[in-house]
Amino acid sequence: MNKKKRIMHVDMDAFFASIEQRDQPLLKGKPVIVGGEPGGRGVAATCSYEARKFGVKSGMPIALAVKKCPDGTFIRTNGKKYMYASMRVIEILNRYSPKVEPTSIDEAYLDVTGSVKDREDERKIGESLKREIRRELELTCSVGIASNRIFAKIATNMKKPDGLTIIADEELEKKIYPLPISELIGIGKKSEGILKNLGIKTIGDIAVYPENELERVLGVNGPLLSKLARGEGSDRVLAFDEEEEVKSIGSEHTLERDTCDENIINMILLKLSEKVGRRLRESRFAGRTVAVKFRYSDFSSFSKRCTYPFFVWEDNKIYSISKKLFYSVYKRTKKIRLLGITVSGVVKSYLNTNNNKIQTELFTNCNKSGKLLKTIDLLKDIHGEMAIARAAYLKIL
Ligand code: TTP
Ligand code: MG
Repeated sequence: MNKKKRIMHVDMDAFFASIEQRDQPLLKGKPVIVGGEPGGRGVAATCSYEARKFGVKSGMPIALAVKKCPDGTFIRTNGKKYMYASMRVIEILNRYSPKVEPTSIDEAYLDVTGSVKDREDERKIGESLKREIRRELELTCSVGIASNRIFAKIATNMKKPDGLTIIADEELEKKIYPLPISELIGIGKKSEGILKNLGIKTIGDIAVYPENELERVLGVNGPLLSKLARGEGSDRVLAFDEEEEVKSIGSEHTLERDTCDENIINMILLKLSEKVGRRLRESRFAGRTVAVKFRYSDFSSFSKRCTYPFFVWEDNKIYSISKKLFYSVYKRTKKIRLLGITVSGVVKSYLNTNNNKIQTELFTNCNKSGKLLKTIDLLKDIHGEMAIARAAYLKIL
């Protein structure tokens, strides 16, 4: 029989706000709201725990946040800075397990089964990891450890900020089963209502409810929920390279006529960059490795890739990197028949998926070109991929 796993979940505390407090020490201990300016129409991405006392929350319109917390400090999001901090966190987590799976910008799962033999070890590993994050990044995080991802995440949320909660399987009935079903990831308001009508209120109620009955009222979600409540099927953590295999996004183009015209080549690289950039943003991914491949008329193929210390998702960035990579290998005047760009080392670094609006905000607030990108993506969403194109394409395509 397989050994029971031990899964650790790590979630940074008030992530964007804590980074701002760290970088502006006068803000420590004060209400800080990140995500927009007073008077603006944006929403709060997050806020410090001091601001939460006033009732400010993630996703709240800034105007309302100002009402609730007029003396708070409001700071615009600085995506690049948070992304960098996120990478530094992942670097530290990598010291603790070969299997680390980041699931959002400030959250990751680690399979620590191989490093711990008892609860005492788990406490030690949790404390050590927290200490290193605090010492090296001056940030705090909360940690949960349990035999699967769902319960580990629930454990993290039990004590925040700066918590460490370990749940042994023997304690599930006492600590997990009495919790309300809303704690279970993936449960919507509608299902919650249906379950309440059946008298199901807690995770334990679901865990013992007949699976086929749940299927009858909730469809395919019923058995899924049942498994979640029992913590089944959620103990696999994908290591970075396992992820990469699945999560690389690329596009290639075979030219109608082989060419060595650099204007045309650049234009195709640009078009491919836009395509890849858009697909990355659609799936809320960003990657650190960019690869360009190409094929000459004689069918000989070449590729060049580079991994960067930052994540890319913007068309222009992908384009400038791809161009650099391409021309570092391309033998000028030789004709090309195919070009391709792939972004890999991709992580779902943009927050949880339950609020698209706020997620795209992170993309768009990073720099000026972000606003334009957002508009272009939106136009394409509504009117199709050909709705808007760079004037330069008209000459060629
Ligand atoms: P969370 O981990 O959900 O929130 P948090 O780290 O700010 O606070 P907590 O201590 O409760 O974990 O999200 C991580 C970051 O993602 C957060 O700092 C800002 C960003 N974010 C958004 O931009 N929009 C959102 O709706 C949410 C929930 C988070
Ligand atoms: Mg967090």
